[in-house]
Amino acid sequence: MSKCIGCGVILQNKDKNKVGYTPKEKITNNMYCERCFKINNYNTKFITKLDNINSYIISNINKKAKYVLFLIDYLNISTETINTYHQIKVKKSLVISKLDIIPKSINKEKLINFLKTNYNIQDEIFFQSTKKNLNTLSLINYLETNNIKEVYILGYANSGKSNLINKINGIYNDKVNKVTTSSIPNTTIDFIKIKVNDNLTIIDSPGFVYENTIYQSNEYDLIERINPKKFLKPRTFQTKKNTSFLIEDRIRIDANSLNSFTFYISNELDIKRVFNNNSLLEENTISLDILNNSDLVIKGLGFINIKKPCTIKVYAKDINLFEVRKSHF
Ligand SMILES: Nc1nc2c(ncn2[C@@H]2O[C@H](COP(=O)(O)OP(=O)(O)O)[C@@H](O)[C@H]2O)c(=O)[nH]1
Ligand SMILES: [Mg+2]
Repeated sequence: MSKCIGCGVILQNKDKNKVGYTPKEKITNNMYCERCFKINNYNTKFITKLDNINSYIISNINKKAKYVLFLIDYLNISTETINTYHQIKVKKSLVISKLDIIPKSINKEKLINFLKTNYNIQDEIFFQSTKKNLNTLSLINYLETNNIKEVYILGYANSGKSNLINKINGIYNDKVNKVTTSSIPNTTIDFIKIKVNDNLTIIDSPGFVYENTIYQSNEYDLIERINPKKFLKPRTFQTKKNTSFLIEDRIRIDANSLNSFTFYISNELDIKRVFNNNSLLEENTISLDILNNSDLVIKGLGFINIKKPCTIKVYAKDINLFEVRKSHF
């Protein structure tokens, strides 16, 4: 059975509406499916639904893999992503990807300590950027030094797996069949084995998906903007008792105190500060107690650093989006 070299799906020419379709009469090795062809050549956007993908990935990895590099970008560090990381039972390292978006003010040593103590990470932690080509070679060196010949690249959708793989493959080979990359989640459908050279095989994987987020909509424009392109500019606002924030008019946060809120979310997302307005969004509400210097994590988006203790109210369609943690700075 031939697989698409872009997304790993088994190729078929029977059903146009199912994944893996190719209009070609003859299916051969080394082919892209129609969906990958359109993403690669026309930048077409597709939302692909993959059922039970998280447990599919974990059970396969725990059976087959010997070593895993798990990518999480700075804005997606949360109990949900790290719990998934902890479910991987084979030898693994954590890669904080998209290093280029992390504001210069963030102290990396402190961040590493935070990951170790707050999230109980005991493995090696790397920082890496494919876009700016930072630390990609040191990752490769680590694999060589530790005699790791086969590595599975895992991570949530959009953490940068496929771009990293194309980068590494491109370092060793002039002409590469690129795996398909896009800013829309679920582009990679199944595991794809890529033999980089005699000493290194890399396996791309479908991304883990958040259980409940905006990502599962077909709002391409929003999904594009959630994904930070440049380094983050933290946005700080002072608040009073009657101050509220609206993120993209769909998440509301009532500050309820004299305080300071700094947003670490993509620069392209809209934040409005409003006063005395209680009728903006009346969806699910919860109250959250914030301790001194804590973060309100909004899963899939980033986090808000809140300086002083307070009780805030949050409103959103999906109330499971939020969690509170101690800050790492
Ligand atoms: N800023 C930045 N963006 C990146 C980097 N690597 C990937 N991206 C972007 O993140 C999105 C998802 O990348 P992709 O490699 O397809 O992620 P995957 O879903 O994990 O395979 C794309 O829009 C990429 O351009 C990086 O190092 N820095
Ligand atoms: Mg991918």
